[in-house]
Amino acid sequence: PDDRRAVKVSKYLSKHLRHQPERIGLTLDPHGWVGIDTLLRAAAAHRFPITRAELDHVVAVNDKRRFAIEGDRIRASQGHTVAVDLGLPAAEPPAYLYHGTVARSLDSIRAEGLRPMARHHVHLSADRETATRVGARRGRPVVLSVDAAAMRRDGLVFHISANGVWLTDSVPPKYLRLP
Ligand code: HQG
Repeated sequence: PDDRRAVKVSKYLSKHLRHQPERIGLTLDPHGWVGIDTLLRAAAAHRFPITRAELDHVVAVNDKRRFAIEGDRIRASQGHTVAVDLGLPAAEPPAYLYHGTVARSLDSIRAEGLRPMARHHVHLSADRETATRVGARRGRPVVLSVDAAAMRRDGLVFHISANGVWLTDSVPPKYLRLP
């Protein structure tokens, strides 16, 4: 299948598995899962038919592995704005993690640290390249370093999503190194 179609399906899945399941009459379970048959039926009923083969293709080739299939269920691996408990265990981060943002957010980040905004967690990357791509979604990227080792020493908790995104509740300013 062509790439543009896969991107379109991925965006459709993100929208309904992370943000607005009710838009197509879906209810996620408390951990964010929904039956694959239920999802495909709901999409078809809302004029966005997806075949099972297409779904499997998108899950397999998705650049960020955004979706996970387990048995006959699917969920987004991170990035939700609806209330779900992904049940991710706490994990030991590398000493430094990175966050990509843009210059216009820096004054506020300097004052209040990183906040999850509309999502459940602050999203951090293990490498600068990924953080640069995340920041570039909003303009010229600025990459901040996060002293994850110091946060751990102070008892703050990290999780890692199924697709390798580091998550934490917030990052107070003292753990940030801004350019
Ligand atoms: C900024 C994509 C002002 C923060 C990406 C960011 C990622 C503040 C924006 C994932 C702030 C929130 C998440 C503060 C944070 N004052 N601005 N105190 N604290 N911000 O989209 O990290 O494609 O919720 O810097 O690849 O950009 O969806 O977070 O600019 O992994 O799978 O507020 O989304 O993944 O934006 O991106 P977001 P994010 P997907």
